[in-house]
Amino acid sequence: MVIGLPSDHLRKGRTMDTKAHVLEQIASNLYKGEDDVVATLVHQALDQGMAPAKILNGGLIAGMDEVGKDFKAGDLFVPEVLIAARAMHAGMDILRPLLAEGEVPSAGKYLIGTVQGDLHDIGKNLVKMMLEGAGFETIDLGTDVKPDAFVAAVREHQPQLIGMSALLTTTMTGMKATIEGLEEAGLRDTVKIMVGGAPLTAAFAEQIGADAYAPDAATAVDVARNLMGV
Ligand code: B1M
Repeated sequence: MVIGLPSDHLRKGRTMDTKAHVLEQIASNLYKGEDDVVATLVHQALDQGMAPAKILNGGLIAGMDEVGKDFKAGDLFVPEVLIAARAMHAGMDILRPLLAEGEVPSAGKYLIGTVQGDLHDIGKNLVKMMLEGAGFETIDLGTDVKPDAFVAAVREHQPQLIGMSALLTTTMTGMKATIEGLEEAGLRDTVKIMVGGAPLTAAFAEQIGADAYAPDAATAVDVARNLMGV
């Protein structure tokens, strides 16, 4: 399936006679949501002797970065991002075991969930997929996540970052309760906290003591990279 309008950088037709071109083709087909083609190209790149980390960074992450930019600019919409993310997963499924063998460091460990009382997860899933596309290891706690569950998961997984999503004005308070729970457990200083969701603002994030606010999934990647100091 071909969707969306690739940016100029990705629209160029190229042959696959060099390693760089394979990476470009992976990024371009990821952008277009061509999951089968991405999988074939990832195998092809591996057959050419390319390192899994290079394929991840130069192909999959490069493609998702373009998706993020165009999503932020309003040139791509949610369904297109979801389809691109599926193509990204098709490539990741092949690379994941190889990356684990080579112990390639992840961009960071990111725990994410929708707060207590809130069942909305489309935006949260988009944020998660964009972060995975940027090389973060994500742990998804799902929806309706109580403060205690966030605290327990921080203790268990020791992430560098936590992301909380809320879509209801009535559940936004769950973010503050979670931050307080982390403070009480003595874990607040071990993590950076990012919040997002339609009813939120940067002022609200500051008011509840979060480290950052991201208005959309593409910005969430930039914010996460900033919080990691990269
Ligand atoms: Co509900 N719902 N809903 N709903 N729902 C809203 C949010 C609402 C605005 C609709 C309305 O009244 N106009 C309203 C909230 C009003 C308010 O509080 N201000 C509302 C309501 C009232 C309700 C119920 C209470 C309805 C009822 O039962 N009476 C109920 C609550 C259930 C519950 O959670 N306990 C309810 C239920 C549902 C469904 C289950 C039917 C369904 C959710 C399905 C699902 O998520 N699996 C649903 C939906 C789909 C919506 C709307 C239509 C769409 C939400 C959505 O997915 N948007 C929504 C109205 C609307 O927005 N037009 C609405 C697309 C998504 C990509 O955007 O989630 O904003 P969003 O995510 C963005 C950014 O916000 C940001 O990045 C994303 C991508 O760029 N972002 C983050 C999100 N999380 C982030 C985290 C980050 C960073 C960025 O860092 C960690």
